[in-house]
Amino acid sequence: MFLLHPLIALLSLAALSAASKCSLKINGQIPGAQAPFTASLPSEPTQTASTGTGALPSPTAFDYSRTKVRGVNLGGWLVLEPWITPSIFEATGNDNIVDEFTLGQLMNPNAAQKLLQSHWESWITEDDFIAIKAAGLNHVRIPIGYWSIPLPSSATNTSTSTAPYITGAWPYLLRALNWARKHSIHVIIDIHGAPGSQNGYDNSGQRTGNPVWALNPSNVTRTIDTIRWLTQNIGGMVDVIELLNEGAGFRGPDWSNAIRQYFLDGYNTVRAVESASSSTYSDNRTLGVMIGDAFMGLQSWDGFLTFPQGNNALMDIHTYQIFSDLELGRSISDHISYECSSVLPNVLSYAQSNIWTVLGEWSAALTDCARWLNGRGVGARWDNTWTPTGGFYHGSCSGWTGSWNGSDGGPGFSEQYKQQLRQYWEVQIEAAENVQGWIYWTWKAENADEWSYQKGLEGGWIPHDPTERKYPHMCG
Ligand SMILES: *[C@@H]1O[C@H](CO)[C@@H](O)[C@H](O)[C@H]1NC(C)=O
Ligand SMILES: *[C@@H]1O[C@H](CO)[C@@H](O)[C@H](O)[C@H]1NC(C)=O
Ligand SMILES: *[C@@H]1O[C@H](CO)[C@@H](O)[C@H](O)[C@H]1NC(C)=O
Ligand SMILES: CC(=O)N[C@H]1CO[C@H](CO)[C@@H](O)[C@@H]1O
Repeated sequence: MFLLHPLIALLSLAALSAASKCSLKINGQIPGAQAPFTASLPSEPTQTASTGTGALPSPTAFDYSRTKVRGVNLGGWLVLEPWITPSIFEATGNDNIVDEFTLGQLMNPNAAQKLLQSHWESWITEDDFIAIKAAGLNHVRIPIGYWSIPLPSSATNTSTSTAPYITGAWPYLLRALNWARKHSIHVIIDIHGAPGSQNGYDNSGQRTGNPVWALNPSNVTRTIDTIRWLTQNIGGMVDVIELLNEGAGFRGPDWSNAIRQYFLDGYNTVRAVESASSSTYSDNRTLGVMIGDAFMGLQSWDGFLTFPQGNNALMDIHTYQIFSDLELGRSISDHISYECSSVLPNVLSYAQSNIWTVLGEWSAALTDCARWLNGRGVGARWDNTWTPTGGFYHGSCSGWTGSWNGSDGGPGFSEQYKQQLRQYWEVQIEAAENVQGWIYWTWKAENADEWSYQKGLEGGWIPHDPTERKYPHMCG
């Protein structure tokens, strides 16, 4: 069901079909979260979902035209990344397991299921939503892989096989959506892994030099069918559906054209579900539909999905500045100048004549030193232990990653480094709040505190009130 007005939801509850696992009910919780669970679960995620008082707030629209998005990504949760949770990959005992695809492919299925289930159960809990709220944030962006979305065969004419991926994350997403609702956190659900992989990065589920999403129309059709099903089933529980994370538009015109067409078709698919829905919110709100620049530069998207062709469309731009030797060569003051003189004018001029624009991934990290950031078993450009394009030695990685307070036996973060992290964090927020806002990557990481919002709060380089400034007006 989609966009249920609470009263209509009450009246239509009886009409919900058994197949409609996750339709809304009056208190805004999802009653069907137990359906996909089996007795083998370590604990029962539905307990939280079913103990609601019924007094939860009804869904409230987020006004992207006036209110700044301040959020975190729940990275490494429903889509694994080796650098975010190295312990999971180490636990496999197999160096060839480098992503979620190979984890499903090379591990004993029961062991893999157990490993993932305990991760889904523990990596993000209700306490995280409480802490996110307490940190003054209003959004989470939740990456998910297509394999975790239980698309029934009735909803697609393409394959529904998800092999070799391990499935079962869906109920954990539903539980999280209930927590988000309960704690008044807005949600962007983000297709981070598409069938065939949309970029070949490990964070798409599959690290490969040969991603095929855009090359086979059935992969794209399947993704559209997934968007339709998502909109029908959780459209009333999220604020924004992001159609595709980091599509590899740089791979050539076959890719960039497929991505463009997919964004149009995906947008229209969401709107078609809305039109077909018999009930809407009284304020006529529609779902936000988020696209990304697909590494093609914002100027490639001039006039795309602008009103009246599009409405409630958002652009997600990622602004990391550490994935080349050129960028790693910047001092902190160079990074600040770059943010103010390049990133800010770029996003601002785009947003002023186009669609709402959010810096949907960025971080305070100043190096690529986090272990396995570039892939399991891969080194860093920073210390020249990975040299994809030659490169040079910028320095030792010691002191730039790991535990900020030395709890991993390392040196911890110096006062000067923490000050740099704070400055870099603030300047990026300053730029982002000139447009519609920001979503930090990422909330948690096992042993890369420079990337962790949670550790930033603890270590003091991220303030508990995200409007607090130690370095105001860095961009003038
Ligand atoms: C599947 O194919 C049938 C017959 O062509 C069509 O009516 C139906 O709409 C298709 N379903 C989807 C989800 O595309
Ligand atoms: C919602 O749409 C209806 C029909 O177009 C219109 O009459 C009504 O005024 C709208 N409500 C709001 C709050 O904009
Ligand atoms: C570091 O901080 C953690 C909390 O994240 C704390 O448990 C630990 O005791 C601290 N370790 C040191 C060495 O201060
Ligand atoms: C998951 C999925 O359906 N992947 C398909 C994507 O396209 C390739 C061919 O290019 C198929 O082999 C995959 O099965």
